[in-house]
Amino acid sequence: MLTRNPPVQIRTRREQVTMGAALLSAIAVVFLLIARIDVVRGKLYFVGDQYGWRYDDQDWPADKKFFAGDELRFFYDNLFHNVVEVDEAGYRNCVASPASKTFNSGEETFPLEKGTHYFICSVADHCEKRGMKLAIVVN
Ligand SMILES: [Cu+2]
Repeated sequence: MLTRNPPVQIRTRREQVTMGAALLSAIAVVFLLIARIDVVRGKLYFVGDQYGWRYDDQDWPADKKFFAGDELRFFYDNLFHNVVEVDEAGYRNCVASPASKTFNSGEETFPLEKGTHYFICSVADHCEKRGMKLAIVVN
């Protein structure tokens, strides 16, 4: 006659600890995935809404709250305008430093990271006289 082990499985303390750690890892992975999805699913904003990047857009961000992972898309007529990402002084004084990058494809998308981001149009007096400047605070 064969002898059998008891049918009830009794887990050792060590096995319990290992299972606990595995469970915690699994939970951590799920949270990381959720965080990642959050970033990928940031909101896409069209600067100036249906009017695009144009004169007097400086107040456009006023009623919006931006978060890291959101994106900013500029649509504009590139015969008349451009987009330059500048620093705070560049924004205040409407000056694009030589280090600033100028975009003029007519459509640019900027992924937003936490911090404040500044954009101007450096064509003629559009920034200083026409309000083509944006300060975007990203949370
Ligand atoms: Cu312009």
